[in-house]
Parts: sequence; C-alpha cells; structure tokens
Amino acid sequence: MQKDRLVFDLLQKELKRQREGIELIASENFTSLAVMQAMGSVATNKYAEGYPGKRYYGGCEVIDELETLAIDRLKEIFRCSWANVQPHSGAQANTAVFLACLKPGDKILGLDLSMGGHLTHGSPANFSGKTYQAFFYGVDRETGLVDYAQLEATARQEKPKMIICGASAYSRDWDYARIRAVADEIGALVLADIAHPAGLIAAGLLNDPFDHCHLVTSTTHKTLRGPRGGIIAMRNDFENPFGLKDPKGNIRMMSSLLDLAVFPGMQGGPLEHVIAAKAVAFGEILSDDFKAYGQQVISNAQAMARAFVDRGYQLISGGTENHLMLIDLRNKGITGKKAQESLDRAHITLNKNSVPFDDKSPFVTSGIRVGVPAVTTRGLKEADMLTIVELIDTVLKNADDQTVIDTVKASVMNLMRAYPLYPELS
Ligand code: DSN
Repeated sequence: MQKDRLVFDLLQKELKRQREGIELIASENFTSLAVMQAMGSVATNKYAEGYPGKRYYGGCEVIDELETLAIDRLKEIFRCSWANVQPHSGAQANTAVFLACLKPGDKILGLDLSMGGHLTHGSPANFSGKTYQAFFYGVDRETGLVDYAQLEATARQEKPKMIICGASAYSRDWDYARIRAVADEIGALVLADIAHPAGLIAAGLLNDPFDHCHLVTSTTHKTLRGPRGGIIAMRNDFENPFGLKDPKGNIRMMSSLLDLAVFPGMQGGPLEHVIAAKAVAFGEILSDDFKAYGQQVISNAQAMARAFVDRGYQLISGGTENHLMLIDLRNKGITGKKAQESLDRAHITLNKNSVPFDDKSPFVTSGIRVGVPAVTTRGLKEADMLTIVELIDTVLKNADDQTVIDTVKASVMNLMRAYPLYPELS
C-alpha cells in the first residue's frame, strides 16, 4: 500500500475530504467496507469475456460462480426473470439496450436533459442523440411534474420505437402505467432508467417500474449503495417486436439480444472485481436493514425539503417523494455555480443544476440539486437535516464573506465528526 506514496497520499486526502464534509450530491453514496474490499480483490486479475458457462478463457470456474451469484441476487431483489450485471456504468447499460432494440435512425422519446433528464436519453451531445432521432417531453411549468399529456401527444405524433422514463434531477415518482398505456397504443417499448431511485424501488418505497416497463436499467452506486457500475433487468422476457435479429440472422428472445449487445456488442471483458462488489451490495440490499435505510432516506429528504421551503427556497414541484430535491435559486440572487463553489469552500458538496425553463447556461445554472443518500448512510437523521439547511442558508447569504464561510466549515467538520466514516481505515 505504501509503495506509491504519491497515489496513496492522494487517496488518504480523499478519505479525509469525505470524512470531514457533508456529502449532498444526489448520485453519490458511501459503500460498505465489504463492497470496497471486493472491488480491491483478486477478481480484478481475471479475464472472463462471455457469460457464466460460456467464456472465451480458461480458469473461469470461480468467476462464473461469482457472476451467477450477483445475477441471482439482483433477480431476487427486483423479482426478475433475467438480469445482466456486466455493464460498466448506467450509460453503458442504456447503450446496450438501444443496440439490442433499435436500428440507427429509429425514433426515441425521453425526458429533456434541461428538465431533469439524462444525457443518454437522446441528448444531441451524446451517442444516443447522434445515433437515434430523439424527441423529448418536459415538465409542467407550473407544477414541475412530468407533463404526461405532452409525452402522450409527442408519442402519438412521432411514434417512437422506444419511450424512456427516468431522470437525474426529478424529485417525484413516475406513472409507469400511464407511459406503458401510450406505448402499447403506438407499439413502442418502454425503458425505465431507474439509476437514481433504484434503491428506494428495491426497498418497495416507490412505484415498481418492472410491472409496466419492458426493460429496466440502473447504476449500482447511487441509492443501491454498491460499486460504480450498471445493470439491465427484465421481469418478463419477450421477443423483439421490431424483428431485429442476432448477428447470425436468427430471431432471439430479448434477453439473448441484450446479452449479445453487452458482450460482444459494446463491451469486452467484464470487470469481475466490480461484479463481485455488486454481489456484496445486492446481498446487503436483501438484508432486513435496507428497507429501514430507504425509509430514512425519504424521511430525511422530506425534512430537508420542508426546512428549505420554510426559509423561502423554491423547490421544483414544491417538495420531494424520493432522495433528492431541485432548488431554483433565482429568488435568492445567487447562481447555481456560485452556490456550489461557495458551499465547496465550507465543505458542503452538491452540484449546480439547470432548473426547468432555466435562462442560464448549464455551466452557470439557476439551481442546485440536493440529495441525502450519502448523509443518510452516515447516520444523519431528520434533526440534522434542519442543521444542514441552516448551514447552507448561511453560506448562500454570505457567499462573499470568507469569515462566515470558515465558521460554517468549522461547524460542518464538528457535525460530521459525530458520524465516523470508515473507522476501520486509518
Ligand atoms: N449525471 C449523473 C448524476 O445524476 O449525477 C448520472 O449520470
């Protein structure tokens, strides 16, 4: 461990940063030590192109057991008939789904990035928007809720082959049944990208997308609290409705086309050390404690949202049903960029975020996104959320006053000392 001083000193500094700060980035979390140990294990040494029982390398018998365990646990969590745990990230998982289901130039319909959607749901800057013809729905200007009427109208007019639901900055649950109804009307597939709320869905605290969506993708490192990575799953297998065939020209079930799309379609050797860590995280999700974690996440988020509203902050949609909230700072006279940078100086970490109908660029933004999965893992409760909001409010009101920011930083470090992070590590 000590051989490369430069790297290990930097890792010690990062551990210190994580320990001393308040982590509010909605897409981050703290894995268990067991998850990290699996990631730093001998499985990183093994090449295993292919799938359990069908590899292109020798010596895969143990890795096969590991990957099968991860798949089985994931299927149990979401009551699925099929899952693939090899995607290196959520973006890779979405790429594989598109590759398996669509032809270049096909139409897709997703939530606009500027309204809380994700880059891989058709943004012109991304492969999804360059390869497919992307159309978008948004949120209602008044309510901040997904504009399902607009989604339906665009779906009926454009007849996309795939409707994508899911978001990076949306604080409400989804009406998957309504999306499936219009998809059935026009013969489209529905993909739910549950990267953000997956842990809350696993805990049974939000609507279940598997009942209504043909395909589901997720990351594993957000509310699922696993290693950085991606997954694809389906509750029920089915034949590709668009007649796409495998490379040999055979019609195959979707599960088979998806496996082929991940490997050899768009990835090579799977990261088996990450898959081992996914298996550990999935085991933790299947434990009794995980539902309590999910409930605490929602309860903390709601306490925090109420505290922001009480201090005159404008939350998009007025509140939250999941782990995050999106705040429009225009009535507070500070941009998202300046808010993020000032809070960073006080060791409070979050990200600037465009708000719906934003008049500022994505590099500046009018808003911030605040999430509680990481602080909840550290053990913070509702009363702490009120303290955090008070600290944030003090910084945002004194963004140019270094003395005030230094005082807040001292309070942040003092608060977080009461919630040790990785005490086993020196
Ligand atoms: N952009 C990441 C986030 O939500 O933070 C997800 O890709």
